[in-house]
Amino acid sequence: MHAWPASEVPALPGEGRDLQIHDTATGGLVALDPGPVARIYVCGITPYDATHMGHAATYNAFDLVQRVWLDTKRQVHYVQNVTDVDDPLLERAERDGVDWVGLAEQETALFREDMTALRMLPPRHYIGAVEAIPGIVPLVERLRDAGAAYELEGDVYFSVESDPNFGKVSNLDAAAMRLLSAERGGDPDRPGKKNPLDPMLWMAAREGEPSWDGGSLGQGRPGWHIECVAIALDHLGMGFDVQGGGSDLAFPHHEMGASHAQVLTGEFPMAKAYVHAGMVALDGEKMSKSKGNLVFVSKLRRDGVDPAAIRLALLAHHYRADWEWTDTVLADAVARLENWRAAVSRPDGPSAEALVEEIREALAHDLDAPAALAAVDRWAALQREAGGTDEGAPGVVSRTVDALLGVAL
Ligand code: 5CA
Ligand code: ZN
Repeated sequence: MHAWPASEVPALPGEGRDLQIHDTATGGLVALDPGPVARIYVCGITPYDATHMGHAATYNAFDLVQRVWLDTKRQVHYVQNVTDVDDPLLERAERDGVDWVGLAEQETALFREDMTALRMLPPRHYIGAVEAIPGIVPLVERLRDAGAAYELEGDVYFSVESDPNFGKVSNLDAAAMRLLSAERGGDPDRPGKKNPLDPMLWMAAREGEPSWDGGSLGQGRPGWHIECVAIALDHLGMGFDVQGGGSDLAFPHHEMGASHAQVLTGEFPMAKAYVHAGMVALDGEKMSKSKGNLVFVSKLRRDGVDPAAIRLALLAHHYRADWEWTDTVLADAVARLENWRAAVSRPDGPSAEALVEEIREALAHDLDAPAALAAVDRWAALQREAGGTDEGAPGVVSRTVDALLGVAL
């Protein structure tokens, strides 16, 4: 699949800082030390509805990771998937009486536009589940041949007990795992499974549903977790730097993915850091396509909201916090954007040197975007109240905010 166009990332004076980031698996900050090419996999959308602020907040977090790496003069190898066949997509298409392929294409196209408007850097490889099927089938066959998978009425399940490290990504107890499995796409109550938590690797063809040739697995379609493992291993290999998603992906999705990869390669962990963004809520409940309590990026854009203001609204919250979308959040961001734009519109101003370092330091320490915004606010207040004689400082601020925060002033 094609991704979306990249906005330019200006090079900044001085040196970037290495990223320390919270890793769900170890429960603490890890100092990442990527080579000259940092590798990141971010779980993509299931394209059955438009991009909402929750999605945008999560992609914003992983965009910051890349901007910090780029500032250290590294290249970034970024991979993202599109879950373009899965139960929720097929159910929505059925409900609305539309073709599931057309629905997926339309929502993926809108996602690309939203990401472009928000200046999110595009992945180098943007891969759909359907196009990944030829790579998924041999992995499932290998898991089965290794005794880590079994058949149940034609479907193929992964046995979580085959992985000695199972549980080490999300660190949850058995009861919590069972509950989340039922909530998030698993089927813990299906009779005949070896362990209720075992996830599906390959689903045998169902009447009226799309299916593909699975070689020795028979006609069917892939499970969700193996999709991301196949794409990540194919394009990044084991031991990449970050796997990212919202906190609702820690279990089961990232846990199961790590397990599949452990059995396939004998190595743990698949990613050096498992990074999870907090959940954005509306009216007290997690924003979700299934609940329908959504604020869409595209709707705000259609209403004339500047995408830079949307981005500032996201940046005003620490990526790990759960937070609530309100009209005030947006109004504050619009006011801040106006304030910053006025501050950089003069050719001179207070020195920007310390500000560049403050933003670098804030982001390098677990992506503290709110601290970065506060530092720019202070510089803008100084500009407004006292001004300054440093020729070109506003330009430096503008390029820094663009390069590190993805906000074009
Ligand atoms: N296709 C899978 C990942 S392989 C999937 O979870 N798709 S999704 O469309 O449901 O979600 C896309 C990303 O947005 C995921 O990282 C998910 O954790 C994140 N996300 C979904 N809802 C919210 C929310 N309310 N707040 C923050 N992030 C969210
Ligand atoms: Zn995924």
